[in-house]
Amino acid sequence: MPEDSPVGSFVAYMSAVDPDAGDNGRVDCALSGADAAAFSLVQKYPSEYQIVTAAALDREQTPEYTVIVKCWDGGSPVSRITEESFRLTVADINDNAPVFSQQTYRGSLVENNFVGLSVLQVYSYFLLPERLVLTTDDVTTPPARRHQPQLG
Ligand SMILES: [Ca+2]
Ligand SMILES: [Ca+2]
Repeated sequence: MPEDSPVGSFVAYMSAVDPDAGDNGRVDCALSGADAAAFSLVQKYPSEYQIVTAAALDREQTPEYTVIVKCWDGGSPVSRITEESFRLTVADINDNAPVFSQQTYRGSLVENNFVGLSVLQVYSYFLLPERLVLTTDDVTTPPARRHQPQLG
């Protein structure tokens, strides 16, 4: 689902049934695991649930979640438990602008340079989950700013 999905967005529908009679077949479910806090389980009917987001998503922070649903019956003295997990991939939204590696760049050159001389290199980058993408641009002397020597 896209990373700009608002809190409370629908993720999945699930149901859990237990064929036993009475309390032995009564089912309760909850989310478990490291990513449980990012989601909520909303009970719709006795054995039917919706999984919704409980936190803002940020693909650059967490590109993927593993959601574990744990269900248990009301059997006594031993409750039977089943766990099921699914993976949720967060889709990218263009929510970051390129960033320069420095606030200020300084270059120096002697006068009477030829047009197109490289003065300095400017780096900007953006972050992807597993790598840093670096782009460079050469700042060169433009024709209009070229120093013209005064003759005579
Ligand atoms: Ca049972
Ligand atoms: Ca993004």
